[in-house]
Amino acid sequence: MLTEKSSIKQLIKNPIGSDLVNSLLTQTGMPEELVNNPLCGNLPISVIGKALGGEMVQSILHLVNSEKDSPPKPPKTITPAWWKEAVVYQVYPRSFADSNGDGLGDINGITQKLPYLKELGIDVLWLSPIYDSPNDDNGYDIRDYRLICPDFGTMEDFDTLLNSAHSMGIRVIMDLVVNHTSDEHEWFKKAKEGDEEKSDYYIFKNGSPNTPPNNWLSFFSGSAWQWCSEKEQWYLHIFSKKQPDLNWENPNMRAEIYDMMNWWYDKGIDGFRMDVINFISKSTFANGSEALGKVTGYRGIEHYFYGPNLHRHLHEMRMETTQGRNVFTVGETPAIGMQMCKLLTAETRGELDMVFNFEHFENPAKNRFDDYEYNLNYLKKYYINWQQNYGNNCWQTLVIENHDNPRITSKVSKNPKMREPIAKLIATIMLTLKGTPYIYQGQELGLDNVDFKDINQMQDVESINLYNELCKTMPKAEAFAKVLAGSRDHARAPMVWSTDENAGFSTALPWLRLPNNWQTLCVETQRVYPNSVFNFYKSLIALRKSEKALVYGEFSPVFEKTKDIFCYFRVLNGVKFYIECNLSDKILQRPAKLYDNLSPVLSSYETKSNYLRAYETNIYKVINIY
Ligand code: TEU
Repeated sequence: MLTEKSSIKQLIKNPIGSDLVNSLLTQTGMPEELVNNPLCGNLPISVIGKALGGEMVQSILHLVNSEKDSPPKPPKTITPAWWKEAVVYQVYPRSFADSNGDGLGDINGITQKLPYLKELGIDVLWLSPIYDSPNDDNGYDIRDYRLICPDFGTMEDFDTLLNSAHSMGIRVIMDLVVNHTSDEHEWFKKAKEGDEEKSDYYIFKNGSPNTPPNNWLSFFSGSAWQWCSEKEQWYLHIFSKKQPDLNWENPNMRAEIYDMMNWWYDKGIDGFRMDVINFISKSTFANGSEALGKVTGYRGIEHYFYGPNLHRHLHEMRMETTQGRNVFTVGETPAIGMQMCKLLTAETRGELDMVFNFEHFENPAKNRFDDYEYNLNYLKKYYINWQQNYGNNCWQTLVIENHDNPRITSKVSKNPKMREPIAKLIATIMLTLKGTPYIYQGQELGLDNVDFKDINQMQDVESINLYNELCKTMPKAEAFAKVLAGSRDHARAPMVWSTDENAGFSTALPWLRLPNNWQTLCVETQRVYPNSVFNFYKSLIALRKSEKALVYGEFSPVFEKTKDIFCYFRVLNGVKFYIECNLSDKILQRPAKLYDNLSPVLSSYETKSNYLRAYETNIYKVINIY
């Protein structure tokens, strides 16, 4: 057991302790040398209290001391699996394709586009939620887990999509949102009517209507507690007021979730992406650390991002639903570090198959709403660490875009001329590293952020709530600029298919503004341009599918210390690839002469050069590797 008197060195030696220290360094931007040098290493943990408050030290000690396990020792070899060799494509149904002319994407629209996914080389389709929902958070607020949202179609439409996808060799995974439901879910309605059994499916607390039970903040601005006048109690909602958190300590509630999961598995789906699944176990309802709240923006998160029963619930869920089926699960796990990810995904743990870790989505000390240019040297550092240390018994997700984040091309550079080379560079990194690549719709086109003019053009509850919150303390223009930098709506703009009206997404006015330059960036235009981002993704995916070295091969970085350069080998059974990347907009000397034994396979530039041009990337096969 660690105590305040234990040293920082002892804290870092502990797997959970090393994750927490790494997270604090990343969130604050403090240099890791600070904790690695012997002077600091010998200081007592209590010094952290000086910077982040005493309650933070207590939370760290509680988290560290409550985790009895260490990550299992990795084997020498990797166990092959179909989902390790797959390329996954995430569809945000509202924005993918509209088949009935109402301006909203729908299930039949997705079915019509299955040939496009096949052409791209996709193996698995991940559907963001399509369940019945009032759409306060665009489907992440589920009203009925066994009904299809009428906006998207019917259950028959879903069955057609699933059967059509399977007939084309494409598997389908669903988005499982069980940290919370909609406040219009039958369970919550019954709870509000006084049903004691269903009340315990949620987290209600007594108190006076003027004082929430603690200082936790919602991810969507304001308090994480809402007063329920019917019950004269507070209920917890880490997200919107219309997304009450479920009480995972209730075995009957858990059983109903497992029953629902098996119902979907029995329909033939191939797995689940599990929404904020690491939030389901709440440890205490004590106040959150003010200092940590300032750093993370989510005061109170230390009490629920890695709760004491998380592993128990996930193991029980796996045994009750997933075990023995030819499926896979991927957990969305914000704020979790590498050691915690190992404890969640190591194959002998029987919990999850993969997780989304988001440490690389922003540069240190930055958050999504900071308007800055992302430095790709940080991505290089992140991947070298994870590729070398995650272990053969864990399998990484290779993800850089999703429906919650602005487009990576806009995050890296504000220069529109750099959009295409950046898109191809990102494609190469995501499709030549060890792990399962997850491509978000439009990423394969190199889409960039949308030129929203004002808040009324946005739809996202997070953006709108944040704008209203910021307007309390700053001019409207400043508030809008901050929201524009990180709005989730950038990625939710409709997919662009053709130069027809509304980019071929719909025959009606789309629910959200179209991406910029959609005539140039649409599928139809890019398909006929051999060196388009779309055709580059197609070639990369085909290359990855034909070369197991790019899936399972050993990862060996070279020139690690050379700034703006990211080069690495992938080697398996005598097959060796060399990948070189320029992480900057400058023209750089190539770090290694092109020897005769390097045979070019794929380049992001159409012409040859003795230098590496802006964001240039090249893949070579090494001819005689001995
Ligand atoms: O997002 C959870 C989450 O914390 C982050 O991915 C992200 O920071 C989020 O946008 C909140 O800022 C998941 C879903 O991906 C997101 O779309 C939902 O809004 C959220 O959970 C609640 O279900």
